[in-house]
Amino acid sequence: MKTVLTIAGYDPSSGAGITADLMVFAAHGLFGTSCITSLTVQSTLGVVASHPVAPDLLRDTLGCLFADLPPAGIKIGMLGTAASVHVVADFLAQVRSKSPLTPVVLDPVLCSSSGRELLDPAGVEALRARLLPLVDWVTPNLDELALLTGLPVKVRADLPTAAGALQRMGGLGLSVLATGGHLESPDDLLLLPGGQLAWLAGELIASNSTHGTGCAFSSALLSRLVMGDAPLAAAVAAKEYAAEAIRTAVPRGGGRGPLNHLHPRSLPADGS
Ligand code: PXL
Repeated sequence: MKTVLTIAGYDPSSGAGITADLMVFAAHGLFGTSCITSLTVQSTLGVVASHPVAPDLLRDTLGCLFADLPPAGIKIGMLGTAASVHVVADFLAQVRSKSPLTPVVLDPVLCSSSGRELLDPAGVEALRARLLPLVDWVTPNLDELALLTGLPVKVRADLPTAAGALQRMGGLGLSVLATGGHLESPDDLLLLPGGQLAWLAGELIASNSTHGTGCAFSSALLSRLVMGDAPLAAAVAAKEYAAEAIRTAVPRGGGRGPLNHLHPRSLPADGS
């Protein structure tokens, strides 16, 4: 069983963040380790507050894990502050020097769906300048793609140009997977190194159980890459995993509830 690492925020309602990522890894048969960047206060009704973890604690946790449990892949989610972005960038530079082929997926979490800022403005700048060049994949949604590139991303036809601009910020080896869940036809756009484009067909699923879909998708993508899938196959499998997790979720809470992260491992209702 391979070891993977998530660096992300803590959502006590288990819809998004670290605890959700660990369930996604388990669902893929991987052993998940984690480093918390920020403690959020939230439920299915939205994010109420967020408290960043001290940069020294972040640095020590990453160093301690890397020395003993070097990961076969890394997923990065909510970072919260510019200080955390710099610590994670320093860590990735160290990982890259020791194991250049370890896949790294960055979910550029900027805002919660309830509208709360999850990365400060200096952090957004640091993410562009320092993190994008160090990761293999970035998985923005439409709002994140617009904010990171400064380009309009409203309709399907906007995606190729904006994805190209984001790829150039990281370098031509960066794969961009722009998730189109809020488009009228919810397809994702994959831009591979070398400029090859592919649209991944999505389906509209009427559900309130969508809290943390981006976290689940990016963790599933990292899982599939670690399991040896080729880029397009990994992206398609991750999209199918997330869709099924939404489709089979049991409603929980009064707001946007969690996905059924463990669906591939679910037991029959009678527990047999
Ligand atoms: O879905 C974005 C997200 C990621 N990570 C954490 C979050 C949220 C949204 O609320 O709380 C920890």
